[in-house]
Amino acid sequence: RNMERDLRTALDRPGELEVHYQPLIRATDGTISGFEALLRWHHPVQGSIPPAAFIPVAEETGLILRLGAWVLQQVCTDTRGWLVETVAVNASMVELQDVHYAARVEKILLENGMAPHRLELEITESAFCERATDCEKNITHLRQLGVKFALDDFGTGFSSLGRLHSLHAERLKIDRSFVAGFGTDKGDEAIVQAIVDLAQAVGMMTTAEGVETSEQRDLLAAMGCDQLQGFLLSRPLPAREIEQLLRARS
Ligand code: G
Ligand code: G
Ligand code: MN
Ligand code: NA
Repeated sequence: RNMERDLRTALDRPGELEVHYQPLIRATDGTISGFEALLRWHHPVQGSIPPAAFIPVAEETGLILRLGAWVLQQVCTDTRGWLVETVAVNASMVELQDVHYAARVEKILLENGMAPHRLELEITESAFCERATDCEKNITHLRQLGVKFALDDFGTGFSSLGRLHSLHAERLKIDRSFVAGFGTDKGDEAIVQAIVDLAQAVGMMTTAEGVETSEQRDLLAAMGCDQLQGFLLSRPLPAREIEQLLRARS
């Protein structure tokens, strides 16, 4: 496929690839606790291609392993001087099922002097883990290093309470579709409150995704949600702009 070929080219000449960072905000005081790294691809002919279009191709072709390593390397370089608690990086289930994944992550962190506890891996359970043992070995290895885990897009797809328990993730990221229903759908408010209560009961932190209005922000804070993320607070921005933002705040 053309996209596969173009993605290989982008990986060999990575000027086309860029990592953007979206601030993660403490609900209690509005301060920045971290960032989520989001990959961007500026195709020389087609322009910007969204991850939803190329990540699945990268997963099918195995290129996701190189792409993920490239993102993590870039994150280590970009965030070196950023005084924040965590940098969240999306990890594909394809990466987690690769026998060498944890060792590769460990090597990149070590080579770049990035403390493992600063890294939070966001996992989306888009499908059942086919190679559950390899997956569990990677997670155990990474946990031992101090890497944290977040369950992304929680409440949609395949995430289940059973999986939640076995992953021992530190954080639940509440899918933005529930936040979008605030004000029009009482059911969505009840679901988010239930997720926050559930997370608190099992000692997990919560992040609400897709916060676009001050009403949503205030309601989520009142519900006891720990962390907020969304266009109201900031769009994902290039590293250079994040540095300006951090300087302005300090
Ligand atoms: O940035 P945007 O909202 O377009 O991202 C869409 C999806 O792409 C998100 O669900 C996000 O998890 C995924 N994504 C973005 N960057 C990465 C990445 O570096 N690795 C993986 N595996 N997924 C990513
Ligand atoms: O699935 P994941 O949570 O990794 O997806 C993150 C994606 O959500 C990013 O691509 C980012 O651009 C997008 N995003 C972040 N904030 C908002 C928001 O407030 N509204 C919407 N619609 N999308 C958002
Ligand atoms: Mn995510
Ligand atoms: Na995701």
